[in-house]
Amino acid sequence: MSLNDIKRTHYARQIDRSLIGQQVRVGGWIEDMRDIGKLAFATIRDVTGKCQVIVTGNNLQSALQAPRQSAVIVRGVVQESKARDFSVELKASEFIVLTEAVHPLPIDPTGRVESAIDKRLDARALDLRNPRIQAIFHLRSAGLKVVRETLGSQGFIEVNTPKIIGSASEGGANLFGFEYFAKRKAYLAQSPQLYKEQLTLGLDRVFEIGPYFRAENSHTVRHLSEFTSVDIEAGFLDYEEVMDILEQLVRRVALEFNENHKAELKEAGAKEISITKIDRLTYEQCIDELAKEGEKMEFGDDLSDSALRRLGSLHPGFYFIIDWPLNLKPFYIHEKEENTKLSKSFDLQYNYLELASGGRRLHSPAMLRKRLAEQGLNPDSFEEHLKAFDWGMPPHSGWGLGYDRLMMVLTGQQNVREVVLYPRDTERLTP
Ligand code: AMO
Repeated sequence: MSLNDIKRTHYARQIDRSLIGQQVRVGGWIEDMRDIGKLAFATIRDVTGKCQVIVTGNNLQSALQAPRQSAVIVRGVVQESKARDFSVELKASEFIVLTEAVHPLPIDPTGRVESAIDKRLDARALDLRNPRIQAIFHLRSAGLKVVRETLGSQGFIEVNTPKIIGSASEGGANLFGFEYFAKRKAYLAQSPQLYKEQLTLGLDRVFEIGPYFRAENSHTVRHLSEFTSVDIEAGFLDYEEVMDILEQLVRRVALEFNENHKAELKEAGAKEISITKIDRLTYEQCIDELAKEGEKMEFGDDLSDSALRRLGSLHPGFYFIIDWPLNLKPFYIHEKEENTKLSKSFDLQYNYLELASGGRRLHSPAMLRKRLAEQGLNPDSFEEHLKAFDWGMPPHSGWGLGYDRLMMVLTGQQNVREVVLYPRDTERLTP
């Protein structure tokens, strides 16, 4: 086989009436083959769609023997078609099977035979031949482009912080630890929290799209042990302003999907979500509303899953919960000046689901040391971080947005695993 044998001239979607009479080469896989005696109708699919190919003569036998899903390259002339689904077709002069698919295949990537999610994830590469699954990942990629454009246009620069770290970024819980060159203990970063805060010192506004690692012993449709987050941190901004940025970002991603990715939304089975103004409810408002619903809570209690579900039904769609009790927030969150039991913090919710959290940070090293001790953390193990606060740390705010959860919402999926190529959870470490 020469190199030219694997070159395509067109994608399936490009084969249209304007090409009638022209010779083209299409590369893809066999989706269907209908043998009607002297000829066969093959449906060849590639990443853009499918086309019909008429196979006759010398090519017929090898085409008929090739198992479905085998990779092929087909050369032929484009002609008018009488088929119901195609206005043109390819009359093959060459039908080369490049790699045979070995049957039985673990799943049917055409989606005609449904498989349970675990079976599909075990065969993820093949699952991605299903147009519904492909659509999700096209949307995911389009969303990241909007994230980069939106944050870039507001003066944020994209950074990459280490994922192998020497001490916890978010406190001790849920930390994956391992031995580092048989010398010392290292951990996988739970978030870029400490680095992104330090970076405001020199770079002012930063964002990172990267993995979080959490030894999260949760078996739910929304928890993974490795997931992607969009994080920002900005000097000289307070928490309301970074909330505005988050609100604008989420709105823009949804708008991009609605305006320029209608076909993928439809293929993924998602409804268009339009985001207008996102309400900002205080934690205290939330517990009052919950009390009226019979969900009794004391100030300082965390919102349980059932409380969040109830709130979600009272406020369907996106909403912020702001001004959480300080005791519920991590050590780096700033208190409210006018009421120090409250904090300058927020979570972005979609119904019951938490999508993001953030807030204003402490920038005084003395306050940080005090808060670490109050939360039972050892300030000494944060010395590397704390020293940066003696170098003229600006006041700063930021947030972390669970990108997988946002995609789950915007692509209409019920399980976060659907929007992650190779999910990691308590049970799954392969493929
Ligand atoms: P937090 O711990 O709330 O905040 O995480 C930020 C967001 O990440 C998502 N998330 C998860 N997604 C999938 N699986 C999980 N196990 C999981 N855990 C969390 C959620 C959540 O809102 N440093 C702060 C952010 C900040 O203040 O800037 C942080 O880590 O959508």
